[in-house]
Amino acid sequence: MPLALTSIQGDIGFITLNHERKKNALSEPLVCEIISALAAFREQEIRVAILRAQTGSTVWSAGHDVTELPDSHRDPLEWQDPLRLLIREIENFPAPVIAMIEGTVWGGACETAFACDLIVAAPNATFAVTPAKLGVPYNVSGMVTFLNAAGLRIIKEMAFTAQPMTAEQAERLGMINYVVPVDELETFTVQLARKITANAPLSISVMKEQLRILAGARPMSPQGFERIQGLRRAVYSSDDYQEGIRAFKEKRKPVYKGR
Ligand code: YZS
Repeated sequence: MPLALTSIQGDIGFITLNHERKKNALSEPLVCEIISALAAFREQEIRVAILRAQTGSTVWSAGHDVTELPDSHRDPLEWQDPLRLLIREIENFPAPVIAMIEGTVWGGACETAFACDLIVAAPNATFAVTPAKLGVPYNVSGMVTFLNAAGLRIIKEMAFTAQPMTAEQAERLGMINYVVPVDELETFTVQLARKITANAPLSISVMKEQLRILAGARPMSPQGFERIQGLRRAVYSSDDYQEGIRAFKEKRKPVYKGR
């Protein structure tokens, strides 16, 4: 059974996350299927892609597949990590990608939603930034995705508490575009997509690329980057990181010691 289903309505393409049993955790196979779907959409000159879960989902995606994270001493979010590949594919897709969200969104899936160009959510959607729950040192470009999604203080609160934020609050803070009743979610999202497909695709594509480059243009010295990488290494080599992953697998609360 495919982990991601695709369909096309005119020049709008849908990718539906289809691994309900694992709460659409972004495993390597699922990410590969999403990336293949986006590649096919490129070939077919799809003008808007909509990334969604199955109707009625209570979890849009549980985030990175935690069972695929390395145990220790290896960067859990290195350049070729499936989540990193997925984020770059969405950002580099030459047409808008709309995240259509029903249900809860966790960790790397939250970054995935924020990497999409527009977000339309049902009232039951929530967004959680979870590295601190698992003891993960999030990577630098991932932090940029979060920084671009909300004000600094809001992102700090989300990252430090790891608590889910409601769709209503996310909309109020300008982090998502719309909250619409669940039974209108698809119709509304398609109408929004049609407003985009009515316009000039080359103009939209170049604006998306300009905004990607501008939004990612954060000055950082080589020394600053090396310092962050060193700090991150200390975290993914720590006992706490191992404890976070182990606790998830053992389905218990982690006990963190700060070392
Ligand atoms: O026991 P089985 O084999 O049926 O598997 C269970 C879960 O273990 C599995 N599953 C996952 N497997 C790998 N990675 C995941 N992220 C993941 N989430 C869930 O799916 C099966 C069904 O899950 P249940 O827990 O039984 O479902 P339910 O009781 O409905 O609860 C759904 C939620 C989503 C609330 C629950 O599964 C959950 O809390 N999942 C983890 C959410 C989370 O913290 N995600 C962040 C993952 N980390 C990242 O994305 C980044 C690396 S970071 O940590 O930096 O933010």
